[in-house]
Amino acid sequence: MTLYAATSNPGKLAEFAAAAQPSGITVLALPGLEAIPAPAEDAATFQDNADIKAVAYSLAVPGLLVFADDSGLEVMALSNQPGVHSARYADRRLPDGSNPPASLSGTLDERNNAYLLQQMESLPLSGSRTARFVCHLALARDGEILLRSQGSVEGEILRSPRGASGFGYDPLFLFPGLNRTFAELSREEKWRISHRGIAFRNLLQQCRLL
Ligand code: ITT
Repeated sequence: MTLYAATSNPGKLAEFAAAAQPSGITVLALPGLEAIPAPAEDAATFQDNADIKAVAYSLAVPGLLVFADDSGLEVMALSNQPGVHSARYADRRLPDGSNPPASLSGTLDERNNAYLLQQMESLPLSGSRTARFVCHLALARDGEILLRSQGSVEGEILRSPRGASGFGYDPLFLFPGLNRTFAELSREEKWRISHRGIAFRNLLQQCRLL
């Protein structure tokens, strides 16, 4: 069986492709993804956004099994922000119409991490820095959702980044059980405990029933 990953995020794709290998299920990048108009991910929940992506991209490649991932970071003390806005947190127009400070520089991941730390500066020093990575997956064919799965993992947001692996918020996300950030873990170590690993293993199990 071959599943096509509808993601433009190279970090996600690398994790899926490596993880699927032992299962006998092949994961490939969706062919021609860049040329397919990206659907608006404007739903309020991860699951609805994963559905939107899976439906839209599967319609563009008739007959293929296409899965999409919508994921992100929820920081409890920030009322679960950045949440569904995780990918563009630092560049997002704020509810009052203003933009976040233009002083942030670097890659999108670096700006997102810096902006998250800025947002957390105003929290009480002794307050909780608990956060959760969440991943929702949807698998579709010809615009019809066939399977869904989800996973989450809890950790803490550090005051400065640590580690060079992974992507996104990994350098700020401390996994207390190992006392290391996700960016200090190998891909395999991260996969064993991560939100995406949990959700994808569940999706692969369900694929056997198709
Ligand atoms: P696609 O929609 O093309 O899959 P995307 O990066 O825009 O790519 P999302 O809308 O699901 O994907 O946003 C997910 C963001 O959440 C991602 O860009 C990271 O900033 C963050 N994120 C999700 N999973 C993560 C992980 O395992 N490690 C670090 N950050 C993660």
